[in-house]
Amino acid sequence: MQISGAQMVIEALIKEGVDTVFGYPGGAIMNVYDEIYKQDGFKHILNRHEQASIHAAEGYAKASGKVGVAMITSGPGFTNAVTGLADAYMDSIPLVVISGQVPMSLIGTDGFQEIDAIGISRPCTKHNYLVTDAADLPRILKEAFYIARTGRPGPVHVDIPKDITAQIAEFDYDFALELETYKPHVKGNPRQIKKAIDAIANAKRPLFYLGGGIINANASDEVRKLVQITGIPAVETFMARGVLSHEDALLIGMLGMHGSYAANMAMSETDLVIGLGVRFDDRVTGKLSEFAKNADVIHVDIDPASISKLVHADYPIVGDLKNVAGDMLSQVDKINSDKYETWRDTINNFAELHPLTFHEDTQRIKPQWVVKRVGELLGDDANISTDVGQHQMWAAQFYPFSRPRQFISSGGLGTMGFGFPAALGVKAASPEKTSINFTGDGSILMNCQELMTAVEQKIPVINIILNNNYLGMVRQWQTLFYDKRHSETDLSVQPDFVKLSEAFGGIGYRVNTKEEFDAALKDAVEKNVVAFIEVIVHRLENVMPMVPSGGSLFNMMLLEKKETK
Ligand SMILES: Cc1ncc(C[n+]2csc(CCOP(=O)(O)OP(=O)(O)O)c2C)c(N)n1
Ligand SMILES: [Mg+2]
Repeated sequence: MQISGAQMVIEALIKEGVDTVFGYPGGAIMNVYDEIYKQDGFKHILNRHEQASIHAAEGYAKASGKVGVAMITSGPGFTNAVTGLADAYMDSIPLVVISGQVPMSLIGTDGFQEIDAIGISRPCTKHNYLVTDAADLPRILKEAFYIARTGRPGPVHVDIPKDITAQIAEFDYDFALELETYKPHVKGNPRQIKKAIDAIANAKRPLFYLGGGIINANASDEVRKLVQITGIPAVETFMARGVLSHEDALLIGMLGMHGSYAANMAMSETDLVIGLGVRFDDRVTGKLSEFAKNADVIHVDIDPASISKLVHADYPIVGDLKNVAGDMLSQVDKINSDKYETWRDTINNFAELHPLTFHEDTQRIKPQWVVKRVGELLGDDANISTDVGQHQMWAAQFYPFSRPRQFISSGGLGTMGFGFPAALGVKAASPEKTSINFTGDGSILMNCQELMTAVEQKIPVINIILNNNYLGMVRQWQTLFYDKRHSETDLSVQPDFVKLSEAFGGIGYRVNTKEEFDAALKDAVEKNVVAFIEVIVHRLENVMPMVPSGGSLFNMMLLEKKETK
């Protein structure tokens, strides 16, 4: 059929099964918004900032496992979205982001709201397109969705000049894609898998190092079985929280800069790292030359470029983890789980020596308590998003995650302002669960305009603001490494968070005691509207353990044995 470029966008989204689009209109994308007005194939959610639209699409994608979609205008609309694109790229989140561009005749003229969008998005997207003929749109959109969700997932940006959205051309979406140079390798090499299994069977102290790629590949069931049958202990990265249940006795905990003592020591003592869907990020490895020094490395990943990029892989396996873990499962009878009993005991001793814990305080609520308490009260019934800072690390350390896609946070880019809009997307994707965003007094102000989106769309996200009157994580580094010179991190001057929420039509609570917190959370869940729960927490609490930047994983600063404050 002959339709306009703008109509093609709508048709393609519907054919791709998209049910929710996050976005913000403007001049260059108006033809597409005119078609959005006329259709009822999907819901459009109007955020109040383009950055929030991308983060909402990320939250939606992470919670649902589907491709998230966002729509924005040219110039400032696009530049506002760049942080979100970079965030999605770092965390391998599948997105299709469609932006308007000035008409073809104005490109390169410094036209009104013109910016070289694909020039800017190139280093922070998996792939991008500038559409120069409406006849190309069906193919480009189909490729965009395919590239976003396959292989190592990531954001794909499609920039469409305004005249192209008005141009009439033939639309046909029922064709097979032919991508000569893009063929993700999904099946692991059987010889390599066999070698890896033999290495595991011969190892004395093997360790599963589980990463976010497992969640992207929907391979958590297979990985849970692998861990259970082999009896091999496992550590999770920040991005892999929920791959194993907190109840799994073989889960040692999170490793890395703020990982548990036992997890970091296990990684330092293992003789065989079994890395699944990981990328050896510096926040995980610490000083590379001393990372897992005595170990051979099995590295399974869908992205060949990430293998042996930072740590040499003795057993490289390129493939989709669902397949590879499945293939490994079919050979695990070679592995005798009893063999690792001494190793498990060693690790349990590490955990007993320095358990992941915190000291209570008689004066003020400790932020860690809040996270644990939400876990006790809501547990599996909640999806947990976070902003960035200390509260984020406490959420990752202390929430009892029980399933993949329960924890949604900005890992690679560490984007303050991510949490609230992401939690909106999570709630849109997963309305049956309570959507909690753990945030800080700094971060929440970076996208608090989303209160309006939440109120208008009736998306009841509960934002728990762990208010320490500081840019706490930066303050922590200043305390520890800059001789307590707290340069520009004191947030004593603050808005009234309760009134802020109320000004938009949400509800707000200020909480000083544990009893007040329980009552506020219960009330917010019952009222089922967007909420701010501001918890006044201990100001000078530090996230521990901590591997100082660039230090070795086994050299951790630890929680002081006795509270001195
Ligand atoms: C957009 C952005 N700007 C700056 C930073 C650097 N940064 C990391 S954590 C942090 C402090 C966050 O403060 P808050 O939200 O109050 O969380 P807290 O650490 O106090 O829990 C800052 C400024 C960042 N990660 N993102
Ligand atoms: Mg703070």
